[in-house]
Amino acid sequence: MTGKRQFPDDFIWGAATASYQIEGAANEGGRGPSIWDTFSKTPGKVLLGHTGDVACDHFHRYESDVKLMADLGIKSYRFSLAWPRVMPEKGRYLESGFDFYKRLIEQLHKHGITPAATIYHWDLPQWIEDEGGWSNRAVVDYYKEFAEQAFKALGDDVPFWITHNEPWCASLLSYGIGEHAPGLKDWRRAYRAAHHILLSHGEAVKLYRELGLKGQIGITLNLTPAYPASDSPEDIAAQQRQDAFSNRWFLDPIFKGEYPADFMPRVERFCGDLNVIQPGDMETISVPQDFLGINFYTRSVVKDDPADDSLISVHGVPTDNPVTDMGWEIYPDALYDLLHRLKNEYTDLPIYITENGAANADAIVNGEVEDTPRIDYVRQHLDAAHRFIQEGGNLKGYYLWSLMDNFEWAFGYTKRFGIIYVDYETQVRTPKASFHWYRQVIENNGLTD
Ligand code: IFM
Repeated sequence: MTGKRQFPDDFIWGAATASYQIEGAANEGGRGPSIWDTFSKTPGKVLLGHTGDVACDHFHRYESDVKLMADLGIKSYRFSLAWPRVMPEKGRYLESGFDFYKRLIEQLHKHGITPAATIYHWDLPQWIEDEGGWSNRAVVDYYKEFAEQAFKALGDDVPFWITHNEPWCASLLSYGIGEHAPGLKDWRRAYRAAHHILLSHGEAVKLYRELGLKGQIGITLNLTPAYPASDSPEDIAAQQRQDAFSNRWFLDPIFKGEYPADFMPRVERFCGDLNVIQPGDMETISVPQDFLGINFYTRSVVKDDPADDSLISVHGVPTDNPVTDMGWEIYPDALYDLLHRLKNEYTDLPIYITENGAANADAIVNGEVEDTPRIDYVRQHLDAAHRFIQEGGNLKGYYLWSLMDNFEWAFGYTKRFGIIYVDYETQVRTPKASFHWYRQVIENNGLTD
C-alpha cells in the first residue's frame, strides 16, 4: 500500500531489547549465573560458543545508548530486568541489583522516553533451575518476590510493566523442544513450566494492584498464526493442533480461564497427568490485566503428518514468499488476521506490538548499513497494523525489535535484528538505514511512502 498512513496522535513508537541480549557485565555488582550463562557455556548449545558475557556492553554504555534512542525519537523503550542481578543465590537479595536500572530509567526520563520494563525475559537464576526451574511450583513464589522488589524499587518511575516475555519460548521451546536454556526435551516439565509461568503472571498482576501502583501491567505473548496447507479436513485439524500448541495454550487461560480442551488429551498422552492445576490457579491466571502485548514475526503453514506420532503430528510447508535471515516467512497479512482474531475472539483490551522486526545479513559498507529488506519488512507490518487501527482496532503502540544488534540466543551474534549495527570487537554503534527511516516514521507519526 502507498500514500499517507497516519497513526493516532497518542500512538506509542518504541524499540525493544532484553537484559541478557545486550547488557554484558555478567560478573559485575554481585550478579549470579543465569540459565543462559550455563547453557551458552555448554559446548554445542549456542552457535560458535557465543555467550552474553559482554554482549553489547550496554551496562556500561547505557548513557550513549539512550542518546541514540533520543536521536531516534522513540517515545518508549522496552527493556528487561536481570533477575540474577537481584537474587544471585538462594536466600540472597541484592537491592543494589536494581541500581543499573535506576540509572537507565533516570536517563530515559531525562530524554522524555517512557520506560517499559519486562520482569522476565528468560534469564532465570541458575540456582532456581537447580531446584527444577519453571517446572517446580516453588518458582512462583521466587518470581513473586522478585516482582515485588522490582515494583518497590522502580514502580514509581516505570508506568508500563510486562510480567513475562513469550511464555511459549520460556516453557515449551526451553523445556520441551530443548533449543533454549535449560535445553531439556521433556514435555511434562515443559507443560508444567508453562502453567507456572502463567500463574506467576497472574500473581504479579494481583500484587501490582495490591501495591496500588498507578501504571499498567500486562503480558507479552509470541503468537504465530497457523494456516492449513490445504482445505482438507486433515490439514484443518492439523492447523487446529498447531494453533493450540503455539497460541491457544497461552491465550485461552489468560482470557478464558481454561486450557484448550481439544488439545488437552494430546498433552496428557505425552505428559501423563500434569498434576499441576491447583484450586484457584485458573482464576489467578485470568485476573484482568491492562493490555495485551504481542510479539509477531511470522506464521506457520502446516500439513497433517499421520506418520509422525508426536505431540502435534504436523509438518511445516514452505511457501514461495520471501524469508528473513532467520528463514522465517515474511507474511504481514498474518499480523492483520491475528489482530482481528484477538479482537473478535479474546479481548477488547489495548494491544501493543511489543516486538516486530527482521534479521538481516547486514554489513557496513563505506560507513553505512543499507538494510533495505528490514525497512520493507517493518513498513509492510506497519501497514497491516494501520489497516487494523483504521478498522477500529485498539492497537496502541509498536516496539521495533530490536534497538541494536544483540545476542540472538541459540544463534549467538550471527543474526542481526538491530536498527543500530554493533561491532562486537570495538562496541562501535552505527545507525543503519532503517534507523534513519524509522526516525522519519516517528517524526511523521506514520508512513508517507
Ligand atoms: O531475540 C528474540 C527476543 O528475545 C524474543 N523475541 C524474538 C526475538 C527474535 O528471535
